[in-house]
Amino acid sequence: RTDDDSDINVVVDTRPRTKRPPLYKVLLLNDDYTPMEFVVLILEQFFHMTHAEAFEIMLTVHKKGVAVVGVFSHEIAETKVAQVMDFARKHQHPLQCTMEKE
Ligand code: TYC
Repeated sequence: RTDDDSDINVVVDTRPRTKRPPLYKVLLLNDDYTPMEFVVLILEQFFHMTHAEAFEIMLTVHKKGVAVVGVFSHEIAETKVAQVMDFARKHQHPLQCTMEKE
């Protein structure tokens, strides 16, 4: 080589890279107006919980203000949030559902 020694001290990283997509928590927020039974219905319909599971999570949100109702890929999480928000709006309840990166 005459005019290029830029590769003299280069160490190439050969570790196998396992790229996992980020996951997103879907959160349900408490409010004073949405009926408890409506929240239970949402958790059964859109998050495939049993009635007992749904009731338990609903009560957690009611008491603590917020709870994680599931963890999904970005696309699935977006769909869940949209389904919940559309269903709540359709029934004129102020229920809020959001997502955040895990
Ligand atoms: N706090 C509501 C009530 O007393 C019930 C409720 C639970 C609302 C969970 C929203 O995400 C929620 N009727």
